[in-house]
Amino acid sequence: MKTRITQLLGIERPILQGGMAWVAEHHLAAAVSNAGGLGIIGAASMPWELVREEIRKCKALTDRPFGVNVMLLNPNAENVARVVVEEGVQVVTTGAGNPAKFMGLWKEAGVRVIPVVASVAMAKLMERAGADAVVAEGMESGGHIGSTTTFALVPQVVDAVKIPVIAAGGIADGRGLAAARMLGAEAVQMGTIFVAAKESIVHENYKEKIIKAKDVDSAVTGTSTGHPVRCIRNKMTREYLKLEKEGADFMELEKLTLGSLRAAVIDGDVVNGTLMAGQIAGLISKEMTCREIVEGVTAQAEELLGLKGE
Ligand code: TUI
Repeated sequence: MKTRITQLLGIERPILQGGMAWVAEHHLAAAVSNAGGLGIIGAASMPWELVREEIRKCKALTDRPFGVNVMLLNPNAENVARVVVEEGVQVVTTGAGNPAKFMGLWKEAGVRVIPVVASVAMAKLMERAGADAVVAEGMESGGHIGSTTTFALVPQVVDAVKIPVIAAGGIADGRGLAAARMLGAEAVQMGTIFVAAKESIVHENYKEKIIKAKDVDSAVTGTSTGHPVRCIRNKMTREYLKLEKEGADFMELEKLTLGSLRAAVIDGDVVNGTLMAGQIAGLISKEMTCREIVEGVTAQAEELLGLKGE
């Protein structure tokens, strides 16, 4: 399946792996790139020195293109922005904010810039600022989210911009990729399914929570603070939502989640940890390799779209 995105990024298959905090490290990114998709290292809140190390380790594991996600709530984002240029990274995605101030630096260095957006307005702004493509991410996604669903957002973004659009949120199989193509998207970005991938370094307890999750098992915390985050329901989300209902202030809520994503990913604390995952977790029933995921999703979509053998 060839699209403007496979062409732009020099990849075989139209699948990007989300740049997830703590999860998207060099092993996962390299495995996705080696499978013909675009692996992405999630710089999240990493110190920039560590981002450089992750990039170098990823280069050692793959000759294919890979990307780095710059999370714009990170106070160190500027240093991370420079490291990706110094290391010759080919693709940058951004999340949780407006990357306009780094656009000049990246474009001058020939980096392909793909902001993740959750609205038509932000997509248009990013196109005007020089973005090469956008990821239109619906509220079915895990982690920090907007308020529009993928099904409604993607065709509206496709109509609003000329640059290629990548769909994200609620996609974990070939039906999702085929549907995204029908909505006008030229690739998909998936996150949750890669959290549970064989090559993912995420603790088995967290992977098991995704594999056992049902359609209704996620909750959105942080709506009251302006940073809504979707994760699998557990003791932490119950306490968080109760505090929010009682009108707790930002600092009190912060205490509950400080270090909680690390606790889930590294220590496997599925009780007090933050288990970021999308609504599609209910569709994921086993741990698969990145190659099985990337090849399987593409093959199923090609079959559905009548593209077999092309
Ligand atoms: O960024 C994500 N997903 C994330 S970031 C993250 S780290 C975090 N942890 C706790 C609280 C907050 C963040 C975990 N998951 N997805 C891409 C995305 N970007 N979704 C929504 C947006 C977005 C939001 C606002 C993009 C632009 C934007 O612009 C705001 C403005 O007007 O500047």
